[in-house]
Amino acid sequence: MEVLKPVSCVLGCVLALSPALAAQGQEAVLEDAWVRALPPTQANTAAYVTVRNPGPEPLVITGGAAALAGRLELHDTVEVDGMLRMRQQESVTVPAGEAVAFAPGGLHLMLLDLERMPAAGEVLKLCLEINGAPVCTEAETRRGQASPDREHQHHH
Ligand SMILES: [Cu+2]
Repeated sequence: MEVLKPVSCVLGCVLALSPALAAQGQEAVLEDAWVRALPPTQANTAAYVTVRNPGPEPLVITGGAAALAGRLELHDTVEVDGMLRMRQQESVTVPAGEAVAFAPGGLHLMLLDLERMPAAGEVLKLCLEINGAPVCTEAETRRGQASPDREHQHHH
């Protein structure tokens, strides 16, 4: 996990990056990102975020990266014969003016091959590859609600 840059750097850093991002993922807004805390014996967990697209063009999410995770996959949850199964998605599209929620029980970001399970309260950097450019946010680790967590038990 990178150390947060001092506030004085923020504007300058954004300006320095803007040429590369101008035509790419800058319209994407990542909101309410969080990572589910699971027992430390687990090697994988899930992260959730809402991706809002205020721009006039569709946004296509093709992958991403998260601190501590060896890799990140886009997953959906589908019910097959009464069983919840996860299915990897090549990409997820956010139509112009709309938002897509990665949320428990449906679309989620799978964090695989964790170096270690993050602790509740730990904040991880989370980036999504959107229209070919990384868009990053910070995701707080939380213990999941008592709601169905079965999506993880059927993984791999
Ligand atoms: Cu999954």
